[in-house]
Amino acid sequence: MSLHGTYDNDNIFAKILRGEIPSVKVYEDDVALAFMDAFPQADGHTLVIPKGVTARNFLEMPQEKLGPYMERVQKVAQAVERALAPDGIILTQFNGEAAGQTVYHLHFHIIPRREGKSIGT
Ligand code: D5M
Repeated sequence: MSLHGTYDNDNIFAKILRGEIPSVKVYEDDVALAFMDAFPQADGHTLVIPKGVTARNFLEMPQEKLGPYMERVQKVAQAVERALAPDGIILTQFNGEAAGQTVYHLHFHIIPRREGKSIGT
């Protein structure tokens, strides 16, 4: 998959948005949906995806939709902080296969971190 291409309406997160496959939802409104990562890199690993867009990644996100979406990313990260009281939180996002992207609907990872605990544990 290249950095840019055609949005696939049948990508996993589009199916989650349509309710065709299950997810553990933690936040939802008309702008975004947040749910637990199925292959968590740490306890509480959460994903936030925008609704109503066909952006495969951050670079393709229409500018006018970016602000509202990033507000939700912050809101969910703050809720993760309140709920889990981690020592730190990683916010990350990959663009293109070479960068490690595997699902081609824009998503931010919210990964709580604890002192002395390495990623993946
Ligand atoms: O990461 C895509 C992320 O999506 C990766 O952390 C696994 C996660 N994933 C894959 N399938 C599912 C389902 N069905 N539910 C929840 N989470 C899922 P990327 O940034 O593209 O490398």
